[in-house]
Amino acid sequence: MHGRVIAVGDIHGCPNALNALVAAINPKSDDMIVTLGDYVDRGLDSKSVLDQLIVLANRCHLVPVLGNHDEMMLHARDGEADFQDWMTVGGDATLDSYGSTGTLSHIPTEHFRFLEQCVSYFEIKTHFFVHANYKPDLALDQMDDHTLRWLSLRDSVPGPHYSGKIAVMGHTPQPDILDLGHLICIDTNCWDGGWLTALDVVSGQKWQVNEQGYLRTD
Ligand SMILES: [Mn+2]
Repeated sequence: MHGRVIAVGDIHGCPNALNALVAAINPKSDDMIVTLGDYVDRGLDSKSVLDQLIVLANRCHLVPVLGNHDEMMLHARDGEADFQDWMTVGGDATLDSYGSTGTLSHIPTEHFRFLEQCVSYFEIKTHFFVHANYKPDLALDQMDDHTLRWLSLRDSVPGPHYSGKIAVMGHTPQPDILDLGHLICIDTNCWDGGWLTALDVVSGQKWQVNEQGYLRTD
């Protein structure tokens, strides 16, 4: 049996926010934390974020979902075109955090290994978790990667999933938690002056911290 089930929104290279959020949650070994992806890019220290997540995985049951930015970092190893694609969406800031502008060679294997074991989706009895979006009439294992990792809520707001489960997602920045009942988006734009949000999906308890480490709860 698990303790709490807590979803965490897009971290995007914000180590102070992640550190303060984990301190506020104070996860126990039987708690499950589902991070919704986009650990890297945009913010100032993606390296530190991945370091913290690897430590967190040893402290509680961490289920990391793969975001489109994390996927692009993995693909950057495949060739120059993929590398340049990643640079244009914020990979340059990520490389800077490793002190290695222009090359992947300073990124530890352990960090790539962490991203490689991220999942495309995760589900519990009452909820499912994806990075970006879903198709209401399809089983999770039938959904394409574009929908799961890229499709913005600005382009498509899905209706309730046929399973009756509540969808929990990130990817599309919101001024505050977007709760449509059948769909909850908790990307609250931490890297750009907003908040990093955590939500206990069973109790509804939420925590929000900004990159300055300021915590607000309800
Ligand atoms: Mn994203």
